[in-house]
Amino acid sequence: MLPKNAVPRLQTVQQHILDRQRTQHPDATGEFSWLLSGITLATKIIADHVRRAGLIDVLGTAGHTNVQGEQVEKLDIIANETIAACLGYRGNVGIMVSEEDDEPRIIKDLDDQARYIVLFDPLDGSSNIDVNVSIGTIFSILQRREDVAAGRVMDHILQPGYQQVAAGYVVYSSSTVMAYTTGDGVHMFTLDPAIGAFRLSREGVTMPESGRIYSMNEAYRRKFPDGIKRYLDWVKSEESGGYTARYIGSLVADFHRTLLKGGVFCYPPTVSAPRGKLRLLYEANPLAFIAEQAGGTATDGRERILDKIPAALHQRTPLVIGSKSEVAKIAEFWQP
Ligand code: AHM
Ligand code: MG
Repeated sequence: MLPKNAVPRLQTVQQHILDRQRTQHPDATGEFSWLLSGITLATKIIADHVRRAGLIDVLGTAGHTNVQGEQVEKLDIIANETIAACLGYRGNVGIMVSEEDDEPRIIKDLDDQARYIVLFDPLDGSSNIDVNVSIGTIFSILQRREDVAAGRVMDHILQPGYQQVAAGYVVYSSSTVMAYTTGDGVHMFTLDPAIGAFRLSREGVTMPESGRIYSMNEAYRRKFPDGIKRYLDWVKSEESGGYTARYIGSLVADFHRTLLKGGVFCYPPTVSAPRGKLRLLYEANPLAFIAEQAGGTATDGRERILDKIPAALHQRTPLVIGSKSEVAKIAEFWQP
């Protein structure tokens, strides 16, 4: 007789999705879990490259800039091509949009078999790659619109964030963690290197209602709107009751901390980036979906991120995201 717990009870991300589909969407075809397994496979390959970064030739710049004028790192390209390769043959992905690609990749003419659109930032926090600081992958999943002809690619892509059917991220850090939502709470998995699978570590994650951490690149203070400057003065005053600052410079990692510990992350518009820096479709939208599903909130200072109607593929947006009362506090000082 084996001792109790000799065979650990484990739930992988695939099992989790299939179980939830069975109980909550008994008519589901399973094709969505097939799609998500493409993403988990890709992120496991990326995690492997990240872990061995100093040993294999993946560090440093690729020697060119992307459509947004940013330096492209070798690992950016590896991550981008890995995700494209892992999703490209899934059969149900019609279009892929990546931070690293100027244009959308049309995998298949949109037909019933290819109804998903996957938008992603393959490796977020590029500036941290070479120095062993946490980086991540962010993804957003939409479905093609029923009311639009198949060939009108941009109309299928430029949907507001509330239309997302799923979103998630992976943070490559002291451990590799994945969080995803399909609109039914936020669930977290840790990559178990011994078996190469993401195992459930937290189900139904909730973001604290408040949290005394603010996360902003204060070096840009003189370029921030006056309201944000006033907030920064308040946050350091005795009146605020005391806050601490944390800024990693990788959105995924800063968001992951905010999700678990509470607080607020803010990237406001600046004089040099009047529309903000972060991208709406594959950075702000998926994280806003996760934040809301965990009980937090996300705005651009003016409106809910998920309500924004996108006008361009690589559109930028200001972002204030985190615990409800901390986001509301910033709004007391800054109303653009
Ligand atoms: P990237 O997607 O090219 O890596 O850029 C986005 C990153 C975010 O991860 C991070 O929050 C932000 O840029 C940091 O910007 P800054 O260095 O201006 O503070
Ligand atoms: Mg990014």
